[in-house]
Amino acid sequence: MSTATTTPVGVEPAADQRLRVSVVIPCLNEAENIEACVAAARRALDDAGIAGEVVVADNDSDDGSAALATAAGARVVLEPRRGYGSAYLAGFAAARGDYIVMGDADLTYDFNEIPNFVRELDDGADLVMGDRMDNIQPGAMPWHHRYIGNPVLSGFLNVLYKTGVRDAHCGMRAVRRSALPALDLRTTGMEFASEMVIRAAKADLDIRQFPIDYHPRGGESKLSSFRDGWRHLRFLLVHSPTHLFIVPGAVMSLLGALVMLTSLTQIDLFGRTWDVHAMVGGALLFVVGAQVCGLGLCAHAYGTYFMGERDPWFDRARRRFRLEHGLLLGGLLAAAGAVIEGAIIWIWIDRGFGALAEQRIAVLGAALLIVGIQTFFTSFLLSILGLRRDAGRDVAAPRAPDA
Ligand SMILES: Nc1nc2c(ncn2[C@@H]2O[C@H](COP(=O)(O)OP(=O)(O)OP(=O)(O)O)[C@@H](O)[C@H]2O)c(=O)[nH]1
Ligand SMILES: [Mg+2]
Repeated sequence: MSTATTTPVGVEPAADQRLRVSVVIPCLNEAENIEACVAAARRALDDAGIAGEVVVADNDSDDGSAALATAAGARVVLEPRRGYGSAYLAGFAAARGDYIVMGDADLTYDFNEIPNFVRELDDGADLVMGDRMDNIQPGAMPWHHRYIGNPVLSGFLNVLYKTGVRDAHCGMRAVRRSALPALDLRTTGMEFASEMVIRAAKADLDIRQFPIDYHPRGGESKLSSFRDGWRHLRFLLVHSPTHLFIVPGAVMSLLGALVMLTSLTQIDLFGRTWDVHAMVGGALLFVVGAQVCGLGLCAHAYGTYFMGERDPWFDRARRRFRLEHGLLLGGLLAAAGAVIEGAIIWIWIDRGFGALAEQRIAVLGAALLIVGIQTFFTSFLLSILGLRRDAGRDVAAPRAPDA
């Protein structure tokens, strides 16, 4: 007979009882599976002698899942806001264990793995991820998730955030409860799975992973491939202004500058010289690229000042550059453009307002003017975004009231 600290079915552990593990299970209409999942989690805790609880986070399932979960021995938390992330946030808030083990309510994961997750946390890990990719049972995952969705999204996540996690969307994972404030999780949908991994990597937490099995699901899937895939992708992009704005913006403006240079110098490239049309195309790329870079800097500033994000690249840049640097750069570029345009007008006047054929130089002047003016005003916008930081400092250390 097990000597484990067990919680009788349907009875909550006493409020002051120290719990090592909370198994948190999100549930939306899983009447077919929820009892078996709760029982399996409960059994795994008891068999391993782990003092723990099973918490089911339910979004008002209309198939009786909540009652079935309670009857099977879980503590049910009701969360009116729909979504996988919302359910987990409510489950985390209710969890009392030092460790939280997460798993779906669809029998895809083997709850007997719980002690293995606990072992890694005992060993010092903060976040432990299951890795399903080499152990997907036949029929457990549609081919487009297995060979496209999961590898592409996990790969992209690692290009952007370098987390080293192979299966970033695995639903079975474990986290040290004391690490949750550092994760500061907010998303409400399936993208919660990505958010957790990314935030853990950004916070430099100890992330580990080990292979687990993935079984065919009981009941109906709640995952919508395109909607949820897009929500993951959107999350990845909007949390990395460097990859969303700065890299494409820099590539566009550099390419634009090269095309303009080719056209201006009239050098032979690919067996022909490039004239005014190439110049217009190059200027367009140059201007749009600079604009996208400006938006990226503003997005970085917003993330840093309003969302508490840390980005070493942006932090270094803002230590080095001040508003006046931006104004000077913008002013110089605009002045160069104005001088070029002024010279063309001068030539025109000099020719007695006759024919002019300075299109390429005129396009260069216009591009420099546009980028210069944009740089000038973007610098002010960046400075305005930074005002809040100074205001925060003032609020934190208020001045003594005037006598
Ligand atoms: N509370 C709550 N739970 C949800 C919601 N959406 C999904 N879930 C639960 O979250 C878990 C994961 O959802 P699944 O439908 O299994 O999605 P998946 O595991 O990515 O996809 P499958 O491979 O089809 O299982 C399951 O336990 C669902 O019941 C929701 O809006 N609210
Ligand atoms: Mg599932």
